Amino acid sequence: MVIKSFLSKRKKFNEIAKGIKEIKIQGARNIAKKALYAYHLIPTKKSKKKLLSLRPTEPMLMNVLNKMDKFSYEEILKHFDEAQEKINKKVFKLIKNKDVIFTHCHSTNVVNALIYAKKNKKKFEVYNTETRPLFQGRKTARELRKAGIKVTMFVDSAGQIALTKKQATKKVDKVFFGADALLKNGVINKVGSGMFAQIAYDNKIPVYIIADSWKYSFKKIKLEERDFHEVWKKLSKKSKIKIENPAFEFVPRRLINKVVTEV
Ligand code: RUB
Repeated sequence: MVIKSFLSKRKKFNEIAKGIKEIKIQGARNIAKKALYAYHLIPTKKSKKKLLSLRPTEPMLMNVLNKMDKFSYEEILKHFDEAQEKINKKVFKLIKNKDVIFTHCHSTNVVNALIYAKKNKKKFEVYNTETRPLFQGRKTARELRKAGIKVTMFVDSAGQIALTKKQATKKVDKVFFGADALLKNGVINKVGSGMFAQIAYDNKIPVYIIADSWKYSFKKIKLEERDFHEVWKKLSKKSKIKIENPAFEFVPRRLINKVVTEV
C-alpha cells in the first residue's frame, strides 16, 4: 500500500517535471504552482534540485520551493489567489473606459486582472501579439475573448503598427506585461518585451508590469535559450543554418512606468 502510494506520487512528480521541461506547463505562476505541488508530493533535496533545474529563468519557482522550509503547502498555495485579488483591484483603477491595452505573450496575472476589470464593467479593448515561436498569444486571445473582451491580435513584427496608430489601428493607451523575474534594475519577460517597451517609451505610452511580488530575485538570472526546432521544426543539421531562440529578455527600469504587485 505504502509502495503503491509512493509510486503514484513519483509518477505524478515525473509528469509535472516533464510538463515544465517540455514547456507544456507555461508561465511563471503556473510553473511555480505545479512545481510546488510536485515538491509537496516528494519533498526531498533531490526533487527540489530537479525542479529548480527545469526553468532557469523562473525565480518564482525557486521562491515558492524555498518557502516550503517555513510554511505548509496549503499556506503557500493560498498566496497565489490572494495576491491576484489585490493585483486585480489595482489594475482596475489603472484602466480607463475606452482604453486600448497592449499585451504580449500569456500572463496569468495580466489576463486575470483584465477579466476582473471586464466583469466589473470597465470598457476597454486589447491588442495582443501572437508570440512566436510557441504562440502563447493565442491562449491570451482565447481567454480574453471568452470573457467577452474585444481582442485584436497582431504578428509580433507589427509591434510598431499595433502600438502607434498606423494603418487601421487605434493608438494604444497602456502596455501591460507580466514578468518572469522582478529585479532591482528592471524585469525579465518574454522575448520581444524589450522591443515593445522601447516603442511604447518612444511614443509616450506607459508600460506597466503586472506581477506577483514572489517573482523577485536578488540573484543574476540566466536567460533561457531554447531548442531551434521551436523556430524551424524540420530544419536539418546538414543545412548549417544557425538559429538563435532566446525565450526571455531583460527590460530596463527606465522603460517601465510602474510595477504593479500585491504589495
Ligand atoms: C511566459 C511569460 C509570461 C510570464 C508571466 O513565458 O513570459 O509573461 O511568465 O506569466 P513561457 P504569469 O510561456 O515561455 O513560460 O503572469 O502567468 O506568471
